[in-house]
Amino acid sequence: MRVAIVGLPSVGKTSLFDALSLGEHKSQGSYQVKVVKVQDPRLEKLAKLYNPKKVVHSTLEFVDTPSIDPKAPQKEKIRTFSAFSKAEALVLVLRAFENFSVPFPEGCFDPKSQLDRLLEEFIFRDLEICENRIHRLQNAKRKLEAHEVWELEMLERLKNYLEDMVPLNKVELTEEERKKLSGFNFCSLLPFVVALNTSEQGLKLEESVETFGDYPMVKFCGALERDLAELSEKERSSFMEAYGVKEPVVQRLTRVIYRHMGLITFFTVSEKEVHAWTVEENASALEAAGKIHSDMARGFIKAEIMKFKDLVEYGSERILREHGLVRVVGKDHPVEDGDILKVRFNV
Ligand SMILES: Nc1nc2c(ncn2[C@@H]2O[C@H](COP(=O)(O)OP(=O)(O)OP(=O)(O)O)[C@@H](O)[C@H]2O)c(=O)[nH]1
Ligand SMILES: [Mg+2]
Repeated sequence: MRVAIVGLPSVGKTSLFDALSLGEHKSQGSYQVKVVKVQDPRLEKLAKLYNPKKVVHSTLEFVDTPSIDPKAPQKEKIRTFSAFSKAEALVLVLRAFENFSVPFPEGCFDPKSQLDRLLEEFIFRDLEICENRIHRLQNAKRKLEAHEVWELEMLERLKNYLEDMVPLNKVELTEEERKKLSGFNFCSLLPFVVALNTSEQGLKLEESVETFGDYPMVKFCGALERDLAELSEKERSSFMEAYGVKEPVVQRLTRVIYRHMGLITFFTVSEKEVHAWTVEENASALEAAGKIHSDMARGFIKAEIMKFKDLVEYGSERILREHGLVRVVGKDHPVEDGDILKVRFNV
């Protein structure tokens, strides 16, 4: 899954991206992309039990995007927006640090006005997409097909919200409607997480506020995190202690993204491989099987499910079986966070 790091100029997007250094780095066209392993202490515990040849983490892909500059010409803005067209969530970086040598994004000295400015840009862009498509449909010189009639009605509805400056992620839509709209690449439809780039002093404040303008928030200090990422493991912990940082930002950020997007983790285990997988909350056993391999979904017969905490408590699969703690379920059974799955299939 891809997450784009976005924001106004010089707010610390690249600093945040660099701080996610545990990931493997690659360039994709003109964008920097980083694949970050999602740290999960349960995976380490399972690896201890199975002693597998391979341990595979879930991953998130982060993209560092060019800044959204309200002053930039339209063409350049569209190019910037295209940098996050494949993203499934946006991390909005807002600047709250003092640094006199770095100018604030025009007129936006406080994070709230930066958020408003950013939302405005998203909304104008989405409005433009809406209007273009509505215009094309209304001027089609033929009878519209059923899905186009649906589209026209939906776009008119969304346009009303946008004109009232409501981002589309605040509009109630069904899963199916969302899917049908995905091709439009509306940026305000994506889930947002705010990353507030504070000064070192700001970090020490107790984290009582966990949201910012209705969006979940993670606080970090770009300058500090970038240094942190360059240290050895040992140096890192004393450095973090000195600054009162409990965890590197990458871990806090991934956790918040998972929670906000309703993502859960399930595992597969064997002597060969212990593997963490990501699915949406309420995914069925069949959908989970499909994550592992399309053949497993195609030839799905049943799945056996163990609970992570049972396995850790009893210490082995064999003992769980003796206690009747391995459940056999059908394809519609919802998978829960921490489930360990064994799929029986036949193709
Ligand atoms: N003092 C201080 N300076 C910071 C902090 N975070 C970033 N900076 C500085 O602010 C400047 C911009 O940071 P970047 O991370 O490049 O910001 P950006 O959003 O990627 O900038 P553009 O991509 O150019 O829009 C750099 O000179 C950083 O060193 C911070 O937490 N504290
Ligand atoms: Mg940058």
